[in-house]
Amino acid sequence: MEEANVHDEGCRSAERRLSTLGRHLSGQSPSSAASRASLMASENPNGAIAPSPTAGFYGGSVFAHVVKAPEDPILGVTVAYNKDPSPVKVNLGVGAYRTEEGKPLVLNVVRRAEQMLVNDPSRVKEYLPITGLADFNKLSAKLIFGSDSPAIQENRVATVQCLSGTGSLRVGSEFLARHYSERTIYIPQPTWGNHPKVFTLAGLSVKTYRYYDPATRGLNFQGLLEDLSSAPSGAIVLLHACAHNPTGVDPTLDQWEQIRQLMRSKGLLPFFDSAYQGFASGSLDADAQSVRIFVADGGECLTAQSYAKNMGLYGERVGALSIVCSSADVAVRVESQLKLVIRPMYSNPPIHGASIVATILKDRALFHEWTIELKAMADRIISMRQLLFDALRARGTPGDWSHIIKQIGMFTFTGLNREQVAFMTQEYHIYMTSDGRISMAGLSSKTVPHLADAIHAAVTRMS
Ligand code: PLA
Repeated sequence: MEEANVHDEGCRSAERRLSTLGRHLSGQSPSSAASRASLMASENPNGAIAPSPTAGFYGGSVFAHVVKAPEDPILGVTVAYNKDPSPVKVNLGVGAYRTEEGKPLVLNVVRRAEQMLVNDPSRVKEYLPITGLADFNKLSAKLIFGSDSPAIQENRVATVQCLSGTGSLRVGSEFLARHYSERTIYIPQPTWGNHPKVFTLAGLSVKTYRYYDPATRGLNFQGLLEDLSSAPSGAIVLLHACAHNPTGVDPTLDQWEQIRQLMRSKGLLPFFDSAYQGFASGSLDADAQSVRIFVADGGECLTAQSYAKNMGLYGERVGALSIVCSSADVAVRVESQLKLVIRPMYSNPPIHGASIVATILKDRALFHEWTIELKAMADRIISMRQLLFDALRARGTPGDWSHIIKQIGMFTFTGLNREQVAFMTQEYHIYMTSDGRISMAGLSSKTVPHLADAIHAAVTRMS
């Protein structure tokens, strides 16, 4: 009986996902049947077009109907970059930190923690529990909410280790689709390109709120407040904890406080995406302030954390989902349901990356070393902003480029249009996303002049 219910719920939820996805896709009104089919093929794992069951029999493929999907708008930039033989090429697409020499960086503190793990014979490779490494979960919650957080002291936080930030967002939204009364999530306009896909496929319906004002290249605070005021009460709201991607524009603390008051008065549920803690300002605590002012009022929220950028653990896929609940009792039940989301998805998370993070977070000296390395990365990114700004000024490039030094975090949202970006890629081998976003973390003092030349040419020849 119980199994049948679970099965029915599974079918209903699968149907819901498909119909939500259909609505989402039809809103994008692709220009032709082929591009629609390719969208479906890229975004709908169930496939959009019925295959012929006998095709394989006659020498054809049972997959002959499968349409070639387009590359991902962000990760596809790296694919194109890798194919370019030019010695001057620069990849400013994906947000991945590079050294002054243009090389990927493994933090010293991570190497040290890995050595400790390798040398410890008591470390084994058994499965972790469904919820992940217990120490990692506790320490991750402390890192984002603060070690003196009443929510942690009162055991009101359910934390599960997930597959980096993306996996944490996905598990959190699957949980909400099953157990929360309101299925609409409001995301900022614009936002990280993967957000709408993650939430739609989890079964939520996605709407946007105004966030960025292209005229000022700053926050459209009035528009944000208006849109959240007219959201239905109880709706979920996705908030970038800091270093908003792609705009590099964050609310001030005073604005966060106003957002908090509005959201709490309307019963809107905050879902924080914290992918850059420590990367915006160089301080782990300062970058967690937005989350902490919401948790301090005793209300509930969700937080997806990633260690990809701040610990440089990109490919280790380490992250955590925390759900702050109103009581310890609710948190226990929420955690039990998170396990039911995770078990059929990937069973349990990988052990190595989480062990590195736990080793660093629980050792005072290692933690301190990490904060210094993290600050050095954040400072290098900030210095690249100044260098690029100065280089454009020196060239007399038309326009006001002060947003390059005002924006925060890994990215600059340049304001360059699609054609200018295509020109820079073609003529200068500069790779970046077509919305004009550049990863400042991928620049070095050696590549800034080349980028400034490219921007100058794009602006003067392509406007
Ligand atoms: N949330 C935001 C706002 C992000 O920018 C990213 C990564 C993630 C979550 C997910 O990161 P994770 O799963 O690796 O922890 N955004 C990158 C990479 C850096 C990407 O698109 O996957 C970007 O270039 O935008």
